[in-house]
Amino acid sequence: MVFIHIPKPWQLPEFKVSHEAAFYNRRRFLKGVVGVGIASTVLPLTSCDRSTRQTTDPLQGVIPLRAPQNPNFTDAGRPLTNELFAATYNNFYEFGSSKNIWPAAQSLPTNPWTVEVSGLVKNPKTYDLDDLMQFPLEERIYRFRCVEAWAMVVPWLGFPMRLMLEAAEPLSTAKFVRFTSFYDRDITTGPSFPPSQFLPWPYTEGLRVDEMANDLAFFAIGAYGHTLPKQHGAPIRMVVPWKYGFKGAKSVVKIEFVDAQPATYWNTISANEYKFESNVEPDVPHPRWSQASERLVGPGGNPYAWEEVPSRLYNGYGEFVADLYDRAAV
Ligand SMILES: Nc1nc2c(c(=O)[nH]1)N[C@H]1C(S)=C(S)[C@@H](COP(=O)(O)O)O[C@H]1N2
Ligand SMILES: [Mo]
Repeated sequence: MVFIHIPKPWQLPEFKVSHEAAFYNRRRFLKGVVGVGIASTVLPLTSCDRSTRQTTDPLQGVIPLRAPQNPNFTDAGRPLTNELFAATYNNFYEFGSSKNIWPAAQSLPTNPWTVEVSGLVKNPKTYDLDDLMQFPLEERIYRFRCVEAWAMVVPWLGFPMRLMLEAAEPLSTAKFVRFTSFYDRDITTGPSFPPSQFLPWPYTEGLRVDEMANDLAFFAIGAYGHTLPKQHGAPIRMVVPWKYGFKGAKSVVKIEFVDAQPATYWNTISANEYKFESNVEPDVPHPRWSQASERLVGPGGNPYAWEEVPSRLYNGYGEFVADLYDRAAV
């Protein structure tokens, strides 16, 4: 396997530093990227990234989408994140390792699109976009917590993963589910640092079957009253709100039911930092930073100027998920 013979850039001290949000935000700040309220005109003019040439509208291409609110998830106890802040501060390594990938992500081809459901199931099926729209859509306002200790509140539109799981009818031998993101080396060219060719593409994530069956586990096909902008993982992405954000693979093309815990992208890169389970646990620090508090995504690229709030076990969703795990709910 390639990782055995080639030096691993993520083991170098530079990479350790570079994955931390502060590094990228300092870069953005130095480039002169200021308030997101004026981002649509300022970003392309002030930044010289190759990725900023393609568009001036972070919400380009979205189509209005409405669905009834799920009454269990109307109040996250925090204000909604401003949509333009959320749409211009992203992690999507297929398009680069900075937070400012939204212009580059516009090259993602999202129509036509298919999602293959296969593996240890009675009913394998390939869904196209029309099929996905047949699921009963709802709106859920969820807290969202990145392992880098920034957080948002997003009104997602989509459907519980459980509905797709039930349609597939997993065999009793299926214990885990592997989710695979879109990858095309000519389109998803990845970061220049760490060099893309060393990274374990395609991006994959995994859940236990019983985690996927939990009512909270959600497929989003929209947010903020319209379809997903590409940088959020159009046309369909995972939202697993009690886990760190990297567990939520974007732009999913394949869902496979398997009998053993699958290898995943960040876990392959650094297993002791990005565990397979990766539930939000404020008392379990990341090896390089505390997880006790988080910063609510606000204007601009400087997370240290954002509001800091305490983190909560299971991101505050213990009543739904604590019985999936051994540790006692706090
Ligand atoms: N395919 C893919 N999915 C991904 C990522 C990625 O780099 N590639 N980043 C993850 C991480 S680390 C986070 S925090 C969230 C960010 O989602 P957002 O940019 O829509 O807020 O997406 C997750 N899903
Ligand atoms: Mo993340």
